[in-house]
Amino acid sequence: MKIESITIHEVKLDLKNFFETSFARVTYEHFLLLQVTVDGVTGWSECVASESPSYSSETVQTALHVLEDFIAPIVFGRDYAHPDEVLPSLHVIRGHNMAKAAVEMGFWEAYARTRGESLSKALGGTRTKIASGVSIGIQDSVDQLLSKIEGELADGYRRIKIKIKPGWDLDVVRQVRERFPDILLMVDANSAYSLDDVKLFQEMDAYDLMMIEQPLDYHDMWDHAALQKQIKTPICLDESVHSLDDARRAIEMSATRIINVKAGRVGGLSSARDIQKLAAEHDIPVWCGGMLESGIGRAHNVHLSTLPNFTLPGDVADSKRYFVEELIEPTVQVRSDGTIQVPDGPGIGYTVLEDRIAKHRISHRVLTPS
Ligand code: OSB
Ligand code: MG
Repeated sequence: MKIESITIHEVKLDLKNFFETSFARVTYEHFLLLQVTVDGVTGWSECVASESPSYSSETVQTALHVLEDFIAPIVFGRDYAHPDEVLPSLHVIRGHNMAKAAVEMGFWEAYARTRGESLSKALGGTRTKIASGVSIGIQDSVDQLLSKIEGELADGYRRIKIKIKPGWDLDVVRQVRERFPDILLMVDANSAYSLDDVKLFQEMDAYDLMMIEQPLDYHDMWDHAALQKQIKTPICLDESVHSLDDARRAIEMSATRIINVKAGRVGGLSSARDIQKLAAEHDIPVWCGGMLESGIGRAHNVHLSTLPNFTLPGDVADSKRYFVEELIEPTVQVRSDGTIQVPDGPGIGYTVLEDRIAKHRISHRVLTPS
């Protein structure tokens, strides 16, 4: 199978509400959409690199540069027998997993379409519906947070994640727990703390959290292992796991008891699939993370979440929580029981609205073999 062209759409979409993490407050998303044409069949994907290097070191501009100048020349020269070969073919490029994943995921979608299968089936998925949770950003007041949580529970979500940062942590968690004693609750710190904060996390043990996501440094495993020894609540790594080998190391050193899997962060769907399998062999459950994706990336996440070890509700939520305008039809919908039905049509199984993409596009380029 040969990649014949890669079309890159650079897009900006306004969010309905601001989203605040420990590192930034955003009101729009700036990202890339790819069309990867493989032997005449086109697959769509979304590159989850952000405008600024705050979640990871990649950005929209680094992704454009690396896609154009390094990834495209390599993939155009190959004849692939399977999508699993795409990421290994790029091993001479250090890092830039989000840029690599964008091509790999577009290839996977084209591959599934060629076979007339859903992406879930092509990946080896075993679920026809997935459990959905929500990630709620830092708010301007605790009252605002409590009313947001109330709304999400009313919409059917079965797991609530709240973002924390120094100054918006223990007291907020205490108030949420007092108001909602029985919900599945977790926190995500996006690397805002250090081992100086062990006492804070020990105090969090009192609130029956499902897990604490990425409390410490964005590349760290060692300190996370030290923290895990001193607290009862499971640690879940997000930022620190970039590959199957990273997942193995984190598990071997007991730095993580749960893993947030994001295909973009780990170089694509093959790597995400391998990580969930390795984790299963060590009784480590995983769940699918989110990067405020548009419908295209969201659809990929829906299919990825059907793999067997995605046993916890993920951050794959209803399209309506995110952008003023969505790029797919139908939109991703969460039902009143908190689940999403997985489409069984070919590939992602949603229709991409190309006119809508053109409307929000700020650049457009087509890469072909030279
Ligand atoms: O850490 O999981 C994260 C969004 C952007 C960057 C990082 C993260 C997030 C989320 C939102 O938590 C998940 C979503 O609803 O897409
Ligand atoms: Mg996270």
